[in-house]
Amino acid sequence: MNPCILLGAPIDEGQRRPGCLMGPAAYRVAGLAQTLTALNHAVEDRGDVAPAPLVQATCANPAVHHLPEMLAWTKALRDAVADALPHGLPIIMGGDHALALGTMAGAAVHAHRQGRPLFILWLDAHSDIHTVETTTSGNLHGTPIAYALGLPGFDPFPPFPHPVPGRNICMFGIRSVDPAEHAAMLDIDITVNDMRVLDEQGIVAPLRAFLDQVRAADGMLHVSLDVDFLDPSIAPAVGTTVPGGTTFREAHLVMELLHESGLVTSLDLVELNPFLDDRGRTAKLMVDLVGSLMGRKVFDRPTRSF
Ligand code: 5AB
Ligand code: MN
Ligand code: MN
Ligand code: MN
Repeated sequence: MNPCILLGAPIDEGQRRPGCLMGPAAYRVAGLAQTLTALNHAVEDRGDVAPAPLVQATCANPAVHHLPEMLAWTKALRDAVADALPHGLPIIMGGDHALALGTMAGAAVHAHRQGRPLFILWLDAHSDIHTVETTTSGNLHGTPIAYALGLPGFDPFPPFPHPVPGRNICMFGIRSVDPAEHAAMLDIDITVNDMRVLDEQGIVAPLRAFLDQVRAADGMLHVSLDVDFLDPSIAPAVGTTVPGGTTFREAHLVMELLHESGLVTSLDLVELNPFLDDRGRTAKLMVDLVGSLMGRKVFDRPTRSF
């Protein structure tokens, strides 16, 4: 079976609340590798990725901070993910969500080499579709989707390798969108399953619709799981809490359906801030969700044939 390749990405610079850099250590302590091994997966922990050497960089938006650091991480993670993908399923242990600038770029490089389209499943309270120009907080963890789309406004980042069309991107859990993000999404053919959609339709039908689209296109699927996708009552270890998130069962159901689909080719675990956790419960929940994604079931019934 395809091994799981663990990559630590101790990034804190995409936002202003220190602590996410402890994420990879927390996932290791919470037993991510052991959970995967118990599910009969081979596991290779490649340790923490080191950022590329810093180069000077500036941009027109004075709010933006840690630009040289983010460029260095983006480059290193792009290469680490592109190098890992031919050998297994990379699981990137963050680190704040700015790491997805690099991980999605790496997935795009690999998908292009394979001649397959890349799809993105974005599980998040936020749409993260600011550009370096539009962000008012200056926190680059709010920008990866715009980068993957190849939108303008990313100087001095290298151009996104092979931009992902909006129709290949599907968001779930959305409940906090800034005005500039809202305007951007109206212009793009992107699927925004906000919490209102989940309240009305449930999570299964819209997720199956997206997975059917990935399968029909023989796509690769990068999943980016932000801790704040979950309701803060069950996942307190996050800097950007937004009430009204997904429940324990909704989140596990997403993971179970993803497992059943067999389509996931890379995974980000982002925004865990262990300093804000309550006796490791968020780290453990995230590890359990990965367990569901990788095949853990309560009762092993025959799966739906697609
Ligand atoms: B996260 C906000 N839109 O730009 C901004 O947690 C929040 O990776 C971004 O989804 C949240 O600062 C980024 C207000
Ligand atoms: Mn996010
Ligand atoms: Mn978020
Ligand atoms: Mn956040």
